[in-house]
Amino acid sequence: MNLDKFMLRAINESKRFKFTAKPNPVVGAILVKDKEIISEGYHEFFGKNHAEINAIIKAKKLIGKKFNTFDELTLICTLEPCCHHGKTGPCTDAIVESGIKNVVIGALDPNPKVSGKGIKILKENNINILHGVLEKEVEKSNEFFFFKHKTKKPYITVKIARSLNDVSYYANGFPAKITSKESRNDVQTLRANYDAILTGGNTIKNDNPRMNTRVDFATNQSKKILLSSKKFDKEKYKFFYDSDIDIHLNKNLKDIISCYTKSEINSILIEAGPKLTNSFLESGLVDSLIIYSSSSNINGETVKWKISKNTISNLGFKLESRSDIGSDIKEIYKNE
Ligand code: AOF
Ligand code: ZN
Repeated sequence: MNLDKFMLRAINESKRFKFTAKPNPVVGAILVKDKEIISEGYHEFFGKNHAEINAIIKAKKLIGKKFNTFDELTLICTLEPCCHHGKTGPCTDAIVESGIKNVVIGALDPNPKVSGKGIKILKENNINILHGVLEKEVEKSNEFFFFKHKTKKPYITVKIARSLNDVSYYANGFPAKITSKESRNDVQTLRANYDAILTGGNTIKNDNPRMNTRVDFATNQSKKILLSSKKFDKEKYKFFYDSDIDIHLNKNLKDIISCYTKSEINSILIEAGPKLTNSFLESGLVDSLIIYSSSSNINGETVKWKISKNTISNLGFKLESRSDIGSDIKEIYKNE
């Protein structure tokens, strides 16, 4: 049987649910008899059925038609089946109960609640296991999930938007559109890719941003994280219109970020003003930096970023890509 072919299909199809499964990983499961796919299941929605469960439910409807008993089938799943009681029951229980006898796994689940224990339970129930099939591809399909569990820290990206003359915002609170519509739309998609968006009290006061994700595809909203000890009128500031908000009064960035090690949050996008952004860049906690630079100047009473190319490279960031976006330039830097 060409296992790579089925595994690749499971990986690719699982990615369709990246935005509705988040902050959970994307997972695919395919049940195969000889060379034929009997059913496929995906983890489509956060909090809902896991991939293996969807595949088993669909296959049950085909008993007596395409196969007679589950021991005729091989389960191919991208991630090690879970064995914990989370928002749903353990996939290992469902697999054992179904009578499946052969399971092929892409990567071990790095989540300490599962890691290796899922496989152990399956083996104890006399199920044959083959694992490590397209492991790297599975890891790549869940980059932030694997990063968080390996490093014990969410993946952190800082985004900044600046004018040609380095302006961040008007000092008088006048709302300024620094970059083009294309860049601003790109930021919406960027937000959809992260589990949380982090900002500071100054940005809330100066820009009154909603900081939610407005895109033309289905996505779970990111959690919002606010670092501020200021008191806000929650009617006046749009940031507070959504409910999933963590507020940290603490000023120690490492402590704040370490709060998320054991949470479901695998990635954080920082969209803040120069002061907080610089503190993060200097903290060593940031993994990548995205800069949108417009091609025109902004004049008047303004606040500047003061993040020079030198600062960026001195902090260990290397330019990974540079592209045009509308009338702006987008640069992505990675901290290796
Ligand atoms: C699987 N199959 O399709 C997924 C798995 O809160 P829960 O119950 O949804 O559990 C989420 C955790 O389960 C997640 O962090 C990861 O370890 C695993 N995801 N496991 O067997 C799936 N999505
Ligand atoms: Zn599961």
